[in-house]
Amino acid sequence: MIKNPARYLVTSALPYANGPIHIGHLAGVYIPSDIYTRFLRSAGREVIHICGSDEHGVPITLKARNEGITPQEVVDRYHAINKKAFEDFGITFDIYSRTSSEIHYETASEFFRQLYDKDIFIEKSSNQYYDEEAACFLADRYITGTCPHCGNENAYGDQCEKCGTSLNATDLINPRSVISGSKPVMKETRHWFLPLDKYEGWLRQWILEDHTEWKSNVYGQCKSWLDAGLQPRAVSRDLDWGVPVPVEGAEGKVLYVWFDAPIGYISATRELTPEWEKYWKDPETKMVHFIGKDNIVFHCIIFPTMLRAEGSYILPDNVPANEFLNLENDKISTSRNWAVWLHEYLQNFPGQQDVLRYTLCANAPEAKDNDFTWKDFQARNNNELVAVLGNFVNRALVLTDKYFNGSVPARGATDEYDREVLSQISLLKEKVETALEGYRFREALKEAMNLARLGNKYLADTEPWKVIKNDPERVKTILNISLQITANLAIILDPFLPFSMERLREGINSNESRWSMAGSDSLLPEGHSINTPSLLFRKIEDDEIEREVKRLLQTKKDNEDNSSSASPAKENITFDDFSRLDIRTATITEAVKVPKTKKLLKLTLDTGIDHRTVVSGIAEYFEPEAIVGRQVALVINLAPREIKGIESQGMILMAEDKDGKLVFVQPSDRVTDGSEIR
Ligand code: B3M
Ligand code: ZN
Repeated sequence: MIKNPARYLVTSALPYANGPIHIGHLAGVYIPSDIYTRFLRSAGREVIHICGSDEHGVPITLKARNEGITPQEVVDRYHAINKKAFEDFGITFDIYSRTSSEIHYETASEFFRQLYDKDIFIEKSSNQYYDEEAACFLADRYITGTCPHCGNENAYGDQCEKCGTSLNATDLINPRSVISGSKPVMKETRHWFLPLDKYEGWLRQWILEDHTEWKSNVYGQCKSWLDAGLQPRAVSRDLDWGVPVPVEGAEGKVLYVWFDAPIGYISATRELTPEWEKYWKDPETKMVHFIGKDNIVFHCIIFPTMLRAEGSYILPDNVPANEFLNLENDKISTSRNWAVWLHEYLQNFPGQQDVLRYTLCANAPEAKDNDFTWKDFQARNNNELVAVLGNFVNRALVLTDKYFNGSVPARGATDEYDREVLSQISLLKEKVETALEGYRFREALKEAMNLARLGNKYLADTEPWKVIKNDPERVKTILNISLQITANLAIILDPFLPFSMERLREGINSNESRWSMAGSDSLLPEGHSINTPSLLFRKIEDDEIEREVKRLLQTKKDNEDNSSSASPAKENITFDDFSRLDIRTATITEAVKVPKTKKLLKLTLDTGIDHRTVVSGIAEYFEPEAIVGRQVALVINLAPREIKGIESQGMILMAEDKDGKLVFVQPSDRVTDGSEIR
């Protein structure tokens, strides 16, 4: 761990530009990284905060395919949306770059070339799934099939989202190509592999011995990877979207998204400043990666191995990964629309970014997965932001306005309680600072709020509104102290609640936000005039929360309706396969129950060609007399079958829903019997 670094390089995981940002992203990565960088800046440290869009990878090309647009159009759309969402929430990156940029292609190719020229990679051929109809290899999510663990019929080639198991494409039962639906074949292809196994000893030392201070969730995950033994890992793919592999004879191959994405941090720094090397190559720089838990192995094992193999780069000092945030007791999911999207939040709670920032930090999934609920959001706002922070600050300002015309009164003689309160200010500041430096953001926020609690209690104990009648001098001292606490809050809470603290500084007519000034008991001098106070936070009413909960319930309902209704599509057939079926309109002319059976009806049908008998399992749904005269769709060239001693000469088409309800498929108008259905 670097003590007293010359500068900080803070990175936040590059979100995939294939969907909008939700509260899970904010809580896991961007709220903590933003608090951390705001704190460092306010403390006068040299720091840059790097982020951008991750614009490669199969989910992006798949989305483009589904929407009939190009991958570039997909990433252009979400890059713009996400960049704006971060700005709206006050996430202060020094640059929000993108991995489809020219500088990134250049940086990533150069990086690969360096390792290639140093003979780091193993080049080898292996068999991979190939789609003969579409004439291409099927990387990662281009292949689906049945999960061998849970039977989910739509598991991906790299992971089953139902049971969470990570898979190899060859593990899938009944593999299908996402492109053509066809059954893939095995075909030989050449790729470059990063020999992680050769770095295992070094990684063990670097992580397990030298970085015992890393968060236990991060350390634990690294340890279990290392204990399981590392394998060489392919860093190229057969795809046409990505950074081309920069060596001869590699046509049609691109860098694996997880090889190029972390290099995106370097490209973005290059784009930001010509002095990028001092951030990346000077051992006095402290590099910190903020990520979610699913990115741990890439940031702690693979990327450091790449950096180490290259040789001239520094390594991360810490990787404070968070666990996941759930929403109302259910995993956040883009495809199930189970999320609170940032742009939607802003429509429903305009101007209230800090309330969300506060809730997500107070409830951050730092050590284990955590749950976001709208009830908790409301309670945090009403009981903490409004009742503690807003209430204290408002009373201090309003009373000063009322008794002293908005001028900071002199601090006269102090008693022991006053002095105890004043000394708490710097103690609490220290606690916040220590927690922030240890990446314990929940604790930091709690200690910062304790300063507002202290102020509230001080006012409640000293009761200036009563004392004013007999001892206005005493009230001067009380309000002076309350205003010093207020000015301290405006600095200490600024990294957490930047929008509100800026307004608070307007309220106290000060632009002091330097961390070094916090802890002082005389930030506002006697006679300094403050502005007419406005409320920092407003109460959130029950109906606003009910509206959000209702919206989520509706989503649940929609999902249930969709998910259980349709079974997955069967394997593709050719047009020839289809045209071998002979389906005709036919009219039911007679219907009787088959004796001693519950389900069977014996029907006679006029097919326009002949009259024939069909046995059909619909007796539980239809009274025989009710269906005589009905025109239906009949498969007439199905080989005859004997059922309960009766020869059945065809099959009536029925539609069956998820609850087993059966209805006839019939022409929308009456047509001549024997008309072909095709
Ligand atoms: N694009 C984020 C994710 O897993 C992934 C991070 C890249 S950071 C170099 O959603
Ligand atoms: Zn599974």
